[in-house]
Amino acid sequence: MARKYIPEDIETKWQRYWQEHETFKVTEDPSRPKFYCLEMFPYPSGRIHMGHVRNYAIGDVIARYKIMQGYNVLHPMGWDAFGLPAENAAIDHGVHPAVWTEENIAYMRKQLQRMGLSYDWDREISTCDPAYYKWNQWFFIKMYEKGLAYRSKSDVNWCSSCNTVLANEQVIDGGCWRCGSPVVQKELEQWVFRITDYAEELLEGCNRLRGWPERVLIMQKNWIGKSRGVEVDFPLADTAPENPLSIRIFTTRPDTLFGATFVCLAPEHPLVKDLMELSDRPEEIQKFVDDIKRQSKIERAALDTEKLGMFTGVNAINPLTREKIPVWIANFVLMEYGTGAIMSVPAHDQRDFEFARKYNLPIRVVIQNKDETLSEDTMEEAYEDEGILVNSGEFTGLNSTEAIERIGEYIESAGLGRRTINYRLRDWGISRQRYWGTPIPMVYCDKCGIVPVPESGLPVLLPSNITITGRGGSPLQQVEEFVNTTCPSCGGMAKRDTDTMDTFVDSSWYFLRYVSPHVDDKPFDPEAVSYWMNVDQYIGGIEHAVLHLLYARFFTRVLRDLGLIEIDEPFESLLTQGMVVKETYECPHHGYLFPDEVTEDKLCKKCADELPPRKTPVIIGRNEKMSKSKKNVVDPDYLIKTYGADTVRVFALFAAPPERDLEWSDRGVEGAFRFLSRVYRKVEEMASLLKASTNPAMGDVEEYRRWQGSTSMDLPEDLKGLRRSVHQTIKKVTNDIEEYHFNTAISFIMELMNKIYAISSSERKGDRNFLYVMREALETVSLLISPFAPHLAEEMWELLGNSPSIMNTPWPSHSEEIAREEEIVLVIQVNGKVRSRITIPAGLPDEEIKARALEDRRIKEILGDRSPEKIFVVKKKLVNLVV
Ligand code: ANZ
Ligand code: ZN
Repeated sequence: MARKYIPEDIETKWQRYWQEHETFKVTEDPSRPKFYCLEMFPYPSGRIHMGHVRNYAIGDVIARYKIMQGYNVLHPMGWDAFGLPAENAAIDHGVHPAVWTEENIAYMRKQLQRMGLSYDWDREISTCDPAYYKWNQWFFIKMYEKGLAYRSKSDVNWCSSCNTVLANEQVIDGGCWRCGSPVVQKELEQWVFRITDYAEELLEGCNRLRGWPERVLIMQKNWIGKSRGVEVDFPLADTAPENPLSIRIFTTRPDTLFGATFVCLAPEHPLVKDLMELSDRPEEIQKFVDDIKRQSKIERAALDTEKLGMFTGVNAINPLTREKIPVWIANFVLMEYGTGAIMSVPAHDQRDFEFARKYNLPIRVVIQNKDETLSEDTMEEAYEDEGILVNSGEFTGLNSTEAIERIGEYIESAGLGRRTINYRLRDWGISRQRYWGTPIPMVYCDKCGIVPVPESGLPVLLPSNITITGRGGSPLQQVEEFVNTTCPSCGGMAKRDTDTMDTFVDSSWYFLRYVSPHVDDKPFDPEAVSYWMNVDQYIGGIEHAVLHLLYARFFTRVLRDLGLIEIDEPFESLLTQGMVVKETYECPHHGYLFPDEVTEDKLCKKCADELPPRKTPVIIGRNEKMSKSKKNVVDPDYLIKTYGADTVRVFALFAAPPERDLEWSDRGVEGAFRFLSRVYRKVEEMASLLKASTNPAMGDVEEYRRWQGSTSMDLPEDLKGLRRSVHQTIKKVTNDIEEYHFNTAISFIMELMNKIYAISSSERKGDRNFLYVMREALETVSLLISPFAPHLAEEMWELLGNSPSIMNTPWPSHSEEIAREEEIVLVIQVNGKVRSRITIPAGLPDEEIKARALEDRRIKEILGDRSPEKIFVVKKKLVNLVV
């Protein structure tokens, strides 16, 4: 009796085997090439979701494939365990964040283990472990000593729902990256990392990241936002000669200088106070400034925000035209960028144009468009492209590119300003007014000022006796035993910093901790770092394109400059996987519905249950990212229970290439299950035939292996064809895995399986050719499928009489000779007359032969627009078309 495919039995068996045999435990081994495969570690939110499943399945294919290729593969897993949700759970349910986090980790670890992932679990790390965050604190102090961490009072992005500061990178479309609430500005003193010191290097490094998606590199470059321009001084008109004031502006378009008809200052610009003194209506200005400060920076910078401005009453002088032009304050000018002041050229800058039209300020064209002549009176928008200079004194007639160069030189030589470079990148504020994070290891002493905690005082432990309310700033402020301390320098009474670090600090170096997770006298062992780093393949979501990935690149350089490592870039190659999406169901009365709240006819079950019952068709929505609120999530636990981990993995890998979005389909999952069952059934059915122990005709294994190593094709037709397919499949699957085309790799294995099924096995028990070819075919399927469906592969490998683990077996290689298609020449007849000849691969199916005959150029000419009534194929000889 054939055994059924019962994934649960097979999978738990092999998971236990891997664990007991420490199959995936690795140590440094200089005799073998290494491969570091890393997936972005998860936040322990409670359960894994399909996005995780996909991410880790992709990483696991790569890791297992590399292991079989003979690499020493580091494939670790851990937990990005600090963060806000733990704190929210404490507020909502009264559980301590540490308990909540530990429980989630325990549950999710089980889930990951149930997926059969090839992790070296001995290297598991958790960022909320003091043994880990101690090093965050240590790095912080080293950075402080080098001037890379400093204290700064500034306007910060504030999310009043999360009650915390957000870095610029964490503000998305004016909202909090986590909860979406609008972000406001608030003045706060906080710790900041000097990432801007590395702006140029981070930018330049992008050019060497060959293994990164172009899209991510572009996002990073834009984020760093380098622009070349000039700073120009616009002297104020009518100021006392003994106290000359001037406004320094930054522009990337010095070619438009003759068109500057007013100057705008940011409301925060220090000159605004001086100008108020000169002005006859300071109160009005003050009120305007206060109003604008209430607008968020993001809103102010957005192109479509309404332009707001106020005239200061003061004029400046355009240094090139010597004209008097008014000085305004404008909401869209930000203090953080350039010099916080701009020259406004309404004819050639859209924001200035809108501003000028609104406040009736002069517009002057100084760049002419070659195609249509611009005129101030009829322009409906600014002409922002380059062109030929007009009305620009001695520079008239130059094109913009030349003029940018020449005017820049002139400004410098005339002492009116200088050429400079600006970056959009801002320093990284890392203080968070939250509890569940790394305490900032700094002490404030009335006598000594700011004093770092000495190394012997690390880690500064996060106190556990705390009630979290979500209100009133940093929770650590309430813990007196924590706050009150002695000054490391004078021994007097002092207070600790009560903020914690942005959790992105934790994830900026975790990949270095994995290489030696148990060392406790340093953050990592330099020898292990030099063996394992860099990460050869990093895999994660595109949402980290600027945040985490930029911080990690920055941190790596900082650690290099602290003399701790010798690398610049941490991640050699990056793969950003697409989202897992699924259609949504919505009822006009009940909102989003779960799939089981919808009838087969797509009616709302809730409406049907009401009195009186209603028949309401549900609205079937587009495929959207799986989310709880849209009720379109699929629970991996349920799937694994129902179909097994191998099926879930194969589905996640087969349904789409890794970078693309994966559309959920129940049919797809069932298809993956049917495929694996089919594979299993065949091996099950053939196993006793293919082992010497159960079938003497198989002979001894040595002999079989010798045959396997030869290129013998002295076989009957059907077996020759199968053997050829086996070697062709090895070649195709290997190429596809190399290029991460896992979906097509799986479909090639499916095709091979069909060919195996097509071979008749009756009466062939004693036929050695048959037995050898079949065994080679099924062993090959086991090997090729093992990165995708590793449990099934191990089981098949064992059923075929091999000793485990399949992970100790090298990846198969193909023989070109066996894989080569045999070619034959076919005669093509029309009504019995020879008309043409074609060369085709032997063994092409009849349908394909007919199609090729019809495509032949000469046959096409003869047939014209007639189509043959009948086509006969005589195997290996001819095709006859009857017309
Ligand atoms: C005059 C001008 C004329 C400009 C023109 C543009 C086009 P990027 O390329 O992003 O660096 N700008 C400068 N500082 C600013 C600030 N603090 N807030 C708001 N805008 C500011 O942008 C540089 C351009 O942005 C500068 O060049 C300036 O406008 C504006 F036809 O100066 B330009
Ligand atoms: Zn002191």
